[in-house]
This record gives sequence, structure tokens and C-alpha cells, in this order.
Amino acid sequence: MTTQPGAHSPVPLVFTDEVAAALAAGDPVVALESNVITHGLPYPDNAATARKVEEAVRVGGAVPATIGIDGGRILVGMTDKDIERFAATAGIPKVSSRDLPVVLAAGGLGATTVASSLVAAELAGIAFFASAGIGGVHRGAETTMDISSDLIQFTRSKVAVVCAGAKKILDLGLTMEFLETHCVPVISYGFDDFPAFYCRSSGLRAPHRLDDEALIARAVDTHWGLGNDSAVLITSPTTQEDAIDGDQIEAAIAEALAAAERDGIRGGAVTKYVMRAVDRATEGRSAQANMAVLVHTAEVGGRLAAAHAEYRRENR
Ligand code: PSU
Ligand code: MN
Repeated sequence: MTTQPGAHSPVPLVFTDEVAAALAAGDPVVALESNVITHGLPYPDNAATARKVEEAVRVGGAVPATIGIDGGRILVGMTDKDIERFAATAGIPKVSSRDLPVVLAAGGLGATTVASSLVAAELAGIAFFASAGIGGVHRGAETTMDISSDLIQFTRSKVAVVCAGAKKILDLGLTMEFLETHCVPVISYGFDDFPAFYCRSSGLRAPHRLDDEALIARAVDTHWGLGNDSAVLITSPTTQEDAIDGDQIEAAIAEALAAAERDGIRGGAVTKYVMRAVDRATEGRSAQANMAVLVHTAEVGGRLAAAHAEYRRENR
């Protein structure tokens, strides 16, 4: 473990030796969130999944750096013991970007969302992040104003985000509009449509499609070269075998959203509540598809990060 105060930040970052060595050598690293561990699945499935996701990043050709908060410091890379602790400890708070300063100042454990993991990745000098499902504009946001801070953070963090789109519990049309308005490029890797987590297509066409990894790497660096201090979104759909048909889960989503409304679920609790309800309604089917898309996205993230590191070696 190495602790670095961070060249531009008073916030202490704690790197695993492997992540520190990879960053120093210019080798590919992929940052991963920890909210999916603490709030995604029950123990011990969550620990097993977190390990599989890390392994998938390695298969793709990069070093995984799972992000978390521990005692006023940001963990950049978790040891096996850390993963076990985050997976087994009850009540670890979900920490999005706006919660970061408070939780870091107060101490204790914190599980990072996509948004706060991007803050950490940028501070640590990690160019790639992967998560199967990003947050987005919620259905009914015209009145609730429920828009995930993940989207706001994309407009602020210079990190390439690899994902399988976002779940259909959100309004994906409005999510795409938001990204367009805020000049966040969306590149669909080897596919025509914007995917919807374990559904291969959201029914929306992606604004751009690139099939070549080196070209994606060039597009990412060109976005930053143009002076944008923001993210680039790269999407990849889950495999045909592992996908769920979108129409099949629409009824379960509608029911879960109605139940959330009825039960008065608000703010940061909405995403988890609705996801759990849909999982219950679709039983084992979504659990299996869930795991598959997490692993798939991590592997693609590893592959694209490796291609990006290679591109930088050849173009510097
Ligand atoms: N979408 C998923 N799975 C998740 C999340 C979103 O399919 O686990 C989690 C991620 O941690 C994401 C967060 O960053 O929810 C977004 O929450 P909110 O909508 O409250 O911003
Ligand atoms: Mn929200």
C-alpha cells in the first residue's frame, strides 16, 4: 500500500501496490465503483461478484482499481480483504459526489457511486472507469427533478466511462438528451443502439458507432485535446445469450415504479428500491443476466483501457 497526498489535492489517496505500479508505468488501469458491492447484491454474492468483475478487467488486459472510502481516505484499488470487508459490513452509506466531502471529513466507510468513483479516478490519474449501469434521468423527472449526479459528474470528470448503458427503470430518452445538451460524447462500441443494461437495446440509436479500439482511444484523447474537461461515454451491450428481452420486464418496471411512489420512496433511495423490486419480479432470470452484464462490461473496460494505453505509447 502506498499513500499519496495527491499532487493537486489535500485528500489522501491510498493505492494498492499493483495500481500504483501500473499508473507509474503507464499501464492500463480501470476504476470500478463499490456501491454496486454494498447496495447491489446480498452477501456473499456481492463479494464473489466483485472478485469476478476484477478478474474480468484483468482478462481484458488492465489492472482493476475498485474505489472506496475508508477512514477519511480514498482507496484506489482494494485488496481481497477490503472487498470482503465492504461486502460483509452492513450499513455502509452510499456516497455520491456531493456526499464525498462530508464522509471523508467524518471518517468511516463509504461506498462510491459512479459519480464519486469518477472524482476519485481523476484525482488518482486513472483514465478509464467501468460500470454496467450508470445513473440517469428518472422517469417523471419533469416533476421530481430526480436526475442522477452521475450525469452531472460526466460533465466534470476527464475519465472515459465504459458501460452497458442504463437500466430501463430510467427515462433513457431524456438521459440521452441530457448527455447531448452537456456535450458528453456517447460512442457505441460495435453496436448501433444505446444499450439498456441487461437488455441489448434501449430502442434508441446511439449517436456514434465505432468498432475499432484504437479509434475509440483516439476519440477519447481528441475529446480532451479539444479542451473538454468531461467524460466520454462508451457503451457495449451484453451478449445475446445473456440478454433479457426489454418488453418482458416493462410490466415489472411499471409496477415497481408505482410501488415506489405509493411507499413514498424519495431521493437516493429510489434507484435501489426499484432495482430490487424488478429483480424480485423477474426472479432468477435477472440475477443471472445481472451478473453477466457486470462481467461483460468490466472485460470490455479492460480491453478498451489497454488499447488506450497502447495508443498513448505510440502517440507520445
Ligand atoms: N444503476 C444500476 N446499478 C447500480 C446503480 C445504478 O443499474 O448499482 C447505482 C450506481 O452506483 C450508480 C447509482 O452510480 O446507483 C446512481 O444512483 P442515483 O440514481 O441515486 O444517483
Ligand atoms: Mn436520484
